[in-house]
Amino acid sequence: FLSHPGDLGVVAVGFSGGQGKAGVDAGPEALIESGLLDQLRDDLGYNLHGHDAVHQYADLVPRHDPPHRGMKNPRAVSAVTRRIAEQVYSHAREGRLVLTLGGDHSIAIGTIAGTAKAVRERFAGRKEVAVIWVDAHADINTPETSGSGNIHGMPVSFLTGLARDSDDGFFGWIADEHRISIHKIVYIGLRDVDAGEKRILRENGIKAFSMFDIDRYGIGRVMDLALAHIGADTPIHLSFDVDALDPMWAPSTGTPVRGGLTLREGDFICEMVHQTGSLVAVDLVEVNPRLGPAVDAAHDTVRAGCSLVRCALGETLL
Ligand code: NNH
Ligand code: MN
Ligand code: MN
Ligand code: MN
Repeated sequence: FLSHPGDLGVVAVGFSGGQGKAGVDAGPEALIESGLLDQLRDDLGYNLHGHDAVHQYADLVPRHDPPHRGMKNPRAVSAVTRRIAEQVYSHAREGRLVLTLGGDHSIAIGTIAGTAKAVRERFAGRKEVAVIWVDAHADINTPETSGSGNIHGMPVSFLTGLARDSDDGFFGWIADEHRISIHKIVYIGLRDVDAGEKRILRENGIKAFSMFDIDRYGIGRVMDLALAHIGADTPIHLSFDVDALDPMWAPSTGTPVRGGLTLREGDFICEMVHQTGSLVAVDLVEVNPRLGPAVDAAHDTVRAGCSLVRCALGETLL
């Protein structure tokens, strides 16, 4: 499907409407300013496409966007993710690996919908994309189980069809071709999962490796098990929430949770996924350069994010 290094489609998403804290929309700019895309082009040898713009989607954000089923900013998030799905799809159908820089994690509704559709077309329905979701959180609340109403805590429920809405303006645009199988998602790094989400994970038999599993088995065995669950020759979409890392490495994020992955464990996850040769898309989300306790916080977080992306794209393997 992909020869690498090769063509890389870049979608820089300056969007924060899936949660309440301003500044995560400045994540892509901070990552790009620190030289990430230059490194991908000059050091790793990728041909970049779509890298000139940081998309703001202002035309898709209505002035008045009252809650729907408890979801906050539902029209904006639905419309923006619908547009992102088209952007990611149009890169993926050209055979490009797609890198999306967020933005909050609600944008994965769009990125994964886009790759799911492209993979189905590419393999004439004989293959489905698998998702490796690296996060402190499971992001699998339905509108009804969510305590916050923040859509960045719900993307997996919409992508798997656990949550649905018949109205196109509220994610009704998500069709079967955009959805992923509940058995083709694997979580890594979980440590802050809501009670309703734990029930959803249990009742649906969803594969999840928490921080407990990483401590118990080590990241090497966890990655072997995660990739075995997905199976060989399966296209992989890696959706990496920077809050999976311990706040020691990534303090500038909206919902830091202590007791997370070391930077080296995060890089290792990305390296293992790269090494499969099956990677079709990478998201790096929730970098918020406006947040953080210390002066160096944003710089450290951006630096960690760049390292994760470079590892996923093959920098560190000999
Ligand atoms: N589970 C909480 C919610 O649904 C928090 C989600 N926050 C995240 N997810 N940062 O990655 O609101
Ligand atoms: Mn997340
Ligand atoms: Mn998270
Ligand atoms: Mn390689």
